[in-house]
This record gives sequence, C-alpha cells and structure tokens, in this order.
Amino acid sequence: MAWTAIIAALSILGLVEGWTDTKIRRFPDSFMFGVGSAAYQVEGAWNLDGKGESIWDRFLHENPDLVPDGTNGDVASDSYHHYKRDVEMLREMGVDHYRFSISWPRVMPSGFPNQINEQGFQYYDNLINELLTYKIEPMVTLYHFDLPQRLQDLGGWANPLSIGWCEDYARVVFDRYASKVKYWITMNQPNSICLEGYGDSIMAPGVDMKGIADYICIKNVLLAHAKAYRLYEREYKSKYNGFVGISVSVNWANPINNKTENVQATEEYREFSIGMYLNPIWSPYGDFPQVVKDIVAKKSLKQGFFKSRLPTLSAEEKKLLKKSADFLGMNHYTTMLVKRSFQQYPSPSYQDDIGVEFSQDTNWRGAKSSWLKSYAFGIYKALLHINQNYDYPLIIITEHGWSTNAGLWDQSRVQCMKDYMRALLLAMEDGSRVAGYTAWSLMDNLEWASGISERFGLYEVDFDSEDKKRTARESALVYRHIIEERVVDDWTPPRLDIDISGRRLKRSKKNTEL
Ligand code: GBH
Repeated sequence: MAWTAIIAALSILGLVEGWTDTKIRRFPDSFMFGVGSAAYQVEGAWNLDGKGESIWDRFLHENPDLVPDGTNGDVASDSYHHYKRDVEMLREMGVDHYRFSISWPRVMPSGFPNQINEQGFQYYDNLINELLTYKIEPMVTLYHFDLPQRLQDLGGWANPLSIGWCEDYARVVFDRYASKVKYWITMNQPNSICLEGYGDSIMAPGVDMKGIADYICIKNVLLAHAKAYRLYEREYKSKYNGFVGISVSVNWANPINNKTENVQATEEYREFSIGMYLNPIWSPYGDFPQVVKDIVAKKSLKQGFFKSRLPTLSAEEKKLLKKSADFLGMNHYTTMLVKRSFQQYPSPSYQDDIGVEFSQDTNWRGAKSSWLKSYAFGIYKALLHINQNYDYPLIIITEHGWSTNAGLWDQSRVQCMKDYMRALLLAMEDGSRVAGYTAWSLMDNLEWASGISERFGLYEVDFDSEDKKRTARESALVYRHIIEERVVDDWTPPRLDIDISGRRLKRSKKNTEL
C-alpha cells in the first residue's frame, strides 16, 4: 500500500491539512447495506406463546438495580407484535439486508430439540416471509447473548456439552430456514459473551469467575461456532449455497505514545482482543495466539495452578476451527489507547493477564455511551491489520453504530456514520474485501444493562406509547440517500415536517443532545 494512500486517508478523515483528495469513492453495486438488531433487545414478549426463559430474562429479573433506568427486555421495542412495521422501516430506507437474531429459548424452550415451540417459530416465519416479500435479504444470527436458562443451569458455555446443544439448535433452525436464509452468523461477539458474562457480571449470566470461566467459555463458544459451520457445510451448503460466518468485536487499539513498552503492550492486547478469536479460524496454524498462550501459562503456574487457565485446542479441534467461516462478521465501534499498566488487577483475571490500561483521546467526539468515541481512522487501521494478519478475508461489517439521547435530529450519528463509511471506502480501495455494512441499529432497543437510555436506533422508539411508535431519525434519511447514491456526500435532509414515508410529523428542530 502506497504512503500516498495513507495521507489521503488521513486528510479525508481530517487528520492532516493541506492535502486535498477530491476523488469520489463509490460503493460497488453488489455492496450490501443493512441494519441490525438482536432478539432480546427488540422482541419483548418474554414469556408469551410458550417461550422459555433466557439467561437475560433471569439476569434482569433478579438484578433489576443493574439497569439504571429500571428497564428490561420484557417488552422492549415489542417487535414480536410489530414486525410488519419493522419491515416497513427497512423498505423506507431501502436496505438490502436485515440482520436479526433468533431467540433460542423462544423456539426451543427447554434448550433441547425435544420441545419445538411452533408458535415461537411462527414469529420468525412471519418476519422472514415479510422480508422476502420485499426482497430484503434476511441475515440471521443464531446466538446473540440469550441462552435458554435451563442450559445455564447446566453450566451454559462453561460446559463443553454446550457445543453439542448448540449444534442441535443450529440443525433445527437450518432445517427450517436454510431454503430461505442465505446469510448466517453463528455467534455474536464471543468476547462479550465470555469476558462480560463469565469473567464479569455486567452481562448475563454474570458468572464472574475471572481468568477461568471466561477462557473456558471462549473455547466452547468458538467450537460451537465451528460445529455449526461444519454442519451447514456438510448437510446444507451444496443444496442452498448460503454463507456462514461469525461476528467478532474488532475494535482498534493504538499505543498511547511510542514508548516501546506501550507499543509492545498494544501488540499483545491486539492478540488478546482480536487474535484470540480470529487466529483459530483464519490463521494458517489455527490456534490461540502464541503470546496469549505464553502469558496465561506463565501467570497460571505462578498463581499455583498446575497448568494454564487457557484451555488448549487439540489437533482435532484446531482442524475443526481452521477455515470454519465463509466471511468474517466485523463489529466495529471505537478505538482505545493502550498503556502498559503496573496497577493491581484481581488475580487471576483477564485484565491481570494482559496488564494494560485504556484511555481515549479527549479530542474524539463522544457518544451517549461512555465507552464510545468516534475515531474513523480506527476502522481503516483495523481492516488493514486483518488483511496483513489473516490474508484478506471476506468481511461483512455486521455492526457499527452510535448512541444518543432521544431526539430525531441526530447529527452526531450522521457524522459518525459518514466518517466511518469514508474510511471504509478507503480500506476497500486499499484491498479490503468488504462485501457489506450493517448499521447498528434499526431502532432504539434495550441496550442490555444500560437500558433504553443509550439509544442506538436509526429509528426512534417511543417507549411510552402503546404501539412503541417508531419514527425515522435524520440518520435514517441520510442512510437511505447513501444507499440510493452509493456515495457518501454532503446531502442533508430538508427539515420538513413530513417523515421518511411522506407522513406528516411533528419534529422538534432541536438537535439530539448527547
Ligand atoms: C454490541 O456490543 C452488541 O453486539 C450489541 O448487541 C449492542 O447493542 C451494541 O454493540 C452496542 O453496545 O458499559 O463500559 O461496561 C458492543 C460491545 C459490550 C460495548 C458491552 C459496551 C459495555 C461497556 N459492548 N460494553 S461498559
């Protein structure tokens, strides 16, 4: 890659002055634009029509104080009853695909295939049929954080039998939808599932067994992914020609300065946060990164364990995992600045194993969520890192988004989306094989333990209204324009009092404040 490309990137992203790059970059016609959601965050109907309890139902019912605004997913955006409106919104924006997830306990309440909940499946039949009627490609996530509680009672993802339970679930879903769904995502963000749910208590099930349960979980979740991939490959691929991938959180990390110890700490952190999930599938040797294995093994022995807390992958497991994805689903939100840390973390823990501290540049614009800052060059750097380390895999951006307060004029979201899309176009020009972009999220929803106060929607949801009324934000109109034109230009919607579909609307002229 030429240095001129880097300068062009920096100048377009406003990071160097005096360089004008006026080239108009266009998304190819085949590029897929979509939006995403997840079952627990939007569906509601937590106990209707035979649905079983999920770990998130249990988690927030038992710990209502965890969510500052006191909300939970019992009703959420009530998509269970409003899927037609949801698809109408997709049509309004003109998206190519809709990424949503299936709730395992809704369709298999016991967790096992002995009980198939027809009524639960009916909801997904309806949604998928509605999408297909309007030529919107369904992109289905099998697992987006909501395990059947009954399986958690058996240890959940810490139990290696979970690999087989998940394979059975995948078979039931593939059998039902393989003829209609071409894009499959097995797992959403193994790092969130395991580090936050098993190594901490900020996500369900809140096992909080640091440096132990998280690593066990990572191994099992990756293997469950691989088993589902192989199942599709063996029994469905030749007939239906679909694509199966996994969504991984690939945020970027820069060293806070160029001190050698911080540069090295950052490289190690990238192996812990990205390599851990990508190496087993995309690296030629198909294993956890060597540096991660070395660090955890050394610490474990010092701590009195007889062997590493990081489980090993057998030759057979490595073979199963290697190349077990047709595409990399990349979820990208932000960038962290990394510094070597000598502070005391709980021991053992993932934090202690890595030994770094994080910060973010105060010049980066911040979203409503405290962890989310805009640094668009980060997506470019992350994509280049993936190319260099994993030999140009096929990528679909399966999540990228921004949070605000309530309000329809969400200029900060529009700005963030445009900045990141421009950086994405540059990465594609420099060789990244990116086939699609999925904005997170279609509409406001339950942002896990942050409730409904951090709003990620292109559509606002009025949670106080009976029908959870949805209204397009400025970002939805801009997204429609980008999808139509295939370029990111400076168009802004006229602030008329009609909405995206021509309906009259009362809009406040006030910008959405963070
Ligand atoms: C994704 O996770 C999820 O896939 C999606 O469901 C979610 O709605 C979206 O992003 C927005 O968050 O509050 O400091 O403890 C992104 C990873 C994991 C980032 C949880 C924020 C909590 C950090 N998110 N994490 S903190």
